[in-house]
Amino acid sequence: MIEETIKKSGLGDILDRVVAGERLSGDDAVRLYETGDILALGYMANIVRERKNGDNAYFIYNQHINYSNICTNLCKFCAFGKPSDHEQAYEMSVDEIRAKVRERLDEPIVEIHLVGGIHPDLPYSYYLDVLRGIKAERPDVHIQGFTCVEIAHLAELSGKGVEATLKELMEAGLGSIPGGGAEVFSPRIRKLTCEKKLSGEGWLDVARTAHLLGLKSNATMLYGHIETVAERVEHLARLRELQDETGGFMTFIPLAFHPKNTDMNDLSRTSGIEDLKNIAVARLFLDNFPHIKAYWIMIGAKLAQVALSFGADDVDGTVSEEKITRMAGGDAGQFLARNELIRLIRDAGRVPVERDTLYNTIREYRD
Ligand code: V47
Repeated sequence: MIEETIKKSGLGDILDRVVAGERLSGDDAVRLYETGDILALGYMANIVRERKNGDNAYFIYNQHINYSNICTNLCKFCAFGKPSDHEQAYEMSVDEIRAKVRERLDEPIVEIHLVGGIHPDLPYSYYLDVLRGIKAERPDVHIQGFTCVEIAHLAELSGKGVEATLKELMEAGLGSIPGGGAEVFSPRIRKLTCEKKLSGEGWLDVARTAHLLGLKSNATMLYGHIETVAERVEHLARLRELQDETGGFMTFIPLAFHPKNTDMNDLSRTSGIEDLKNIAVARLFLDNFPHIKAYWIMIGAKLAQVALSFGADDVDGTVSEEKITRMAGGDAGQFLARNELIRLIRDAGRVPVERDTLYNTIREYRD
């Protein structure tokens, strides 16, 4: 029945390829983005989602620490980054960061997500000390920290190149790299929205180097601003290509643009359909990515729950104190308790699986 509907929507040939497990082309991805039949898209994405991850829906008990919002890039889509003389500018000392970790030692946190702006003055030693300091407070925690953009900056600070810098960061406690800073790789979009930021090629080069060192990473795409469908598909194609080469990506996370307090605040927020489409197309096109994350902080817990039937198999985690989305008008809240995540996943008909950063199972909540 649904197969008939999909054929009527003109997507029958794509359904055949999805069922046969064949790779989709860029043109296929454009057609999927352009379809008005969201159920057809969801049905197909769900085939791939269940093939790869069964009924599992992953979450993690994590803590976000944004060590500083001082940033020299000042991207037009970002409400978080501030110049150093701005009244809302802040930076945390190593001791303050250690205190943040200490505050929550009684909670079963397994991951600390550590990101910040491109700070003009903090020395290279600060970043190594932050990693060592977090590990001193919580030796078993996995630090997922510093986007590829920050890593490129740290490599400049150290003067040692990306590979040697990554090795030092790993020795100091870095466990993996989050997916931020990818935005949209298109030079046109970067010129219009984040001219000073590391280029798309630069971002991919840092990810490649990390993967070759055995460091896993995530990837993101910031959608819902001025990018075209073709630019989204090109972005996904570059990620798929690098993943073919290295296999080092764990998760892809589409990030819904939040315009409030940004230089692009004339744009409106993304719609629910747009959010679901980005998850579903990513699931269908990124056939070599193990996981697709519906980041509840950005699309809301309720839509993240629906997304579990549209290609997503992960909702991120407890989070707490996230600043990047909140500064840009995000209203999904900042913390979800483990029980809330479990309920959200169960009510979506999936099995909640608490994971660590590298997707090892900590506990399944079957009943
Ligand atoms: O790189 C900035 C984006 C990213 C806005 O790897 C915005 O698991 C929406 O990458 N509206 C940082 N998005 C967050 C990020 C992330 C979050 C959670 C999990 C993981 C992961 C990665 O946030 C930035 C940028 O692309 N961003 N401003 C905005 N106004």
